[in-house]
Amino acid sequence: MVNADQHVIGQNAKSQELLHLQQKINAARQLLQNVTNQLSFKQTQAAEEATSIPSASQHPLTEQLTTEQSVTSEVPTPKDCQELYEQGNRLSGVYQINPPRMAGEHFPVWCEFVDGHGWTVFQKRINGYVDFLRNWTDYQTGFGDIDGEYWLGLDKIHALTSTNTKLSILLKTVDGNTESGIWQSFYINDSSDGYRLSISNDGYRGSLGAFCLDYHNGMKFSTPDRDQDNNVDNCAQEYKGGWWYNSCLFVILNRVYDSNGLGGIMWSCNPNQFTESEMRVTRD
Ligand SMILES: [Ca+2]
Repeated sequence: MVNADQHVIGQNAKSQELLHLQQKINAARQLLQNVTNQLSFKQTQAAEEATSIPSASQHPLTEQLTTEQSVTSEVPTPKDCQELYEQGNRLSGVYQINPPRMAGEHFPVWCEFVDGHGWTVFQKRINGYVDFLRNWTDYQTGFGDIDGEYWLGLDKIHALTSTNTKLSILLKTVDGNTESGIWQSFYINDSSDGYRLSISNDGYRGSLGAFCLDYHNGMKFSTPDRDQDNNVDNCAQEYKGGWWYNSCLFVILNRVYDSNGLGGIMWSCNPNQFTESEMRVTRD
């Protein structure tokens, strides 16, 4: 039997399907790794508890049920990389998460476990091999490679942030040095408010120069096909990338790279030229 649909699937669709399958395999592999890590952590915990809690008074069936309930309660996907950190994960890489506001939608992210926190990476650029000149829908849903260059998507970034979310930005200079900054309060509103950026300089520390990003505070997100900036022209078309433009910018990390591998990342308050960027969030 030949499925009629197979006749109408073109080469592009097949490529997309293969890419989709590969992403699913990668996600499944990571999910398995996460579960293995969590089980290992829980087994160690259980072994420690077993030595301190007498079990002779418990009926064997009760013990078994308790164990099964305990395992079942571990099945829910962690809400973010900080929860993975709290579960004992220390190996940075791709993990599945499920923020409460995503209504059961699991998705992969890159987790960095450093400085006593689990950081959820939502933007990463290395050399511009992923096209960041995208439309509104792409910036909403996300694009790129989780283990390479990617934009997680505005809906997911919104789901990961609240008023006590910390933001870390790391930029690598052409000389290979890293300039960075940490903000104590970073929040992206929902789609009905244009994914408006809220960021506070209270408690900021770092070498980037916070007032540059402050210029973008309170701005909605804009893409070439959705102008929500404060300029009479279309900033996203002019600067070639989605961003929280004002009129227009001091900072952009999503711009198209030029032929010299520069220009994709701009931070006007810092004298350096940058080639790589990473934006990530965590919480207490
Ligand atoms: Ca405009």
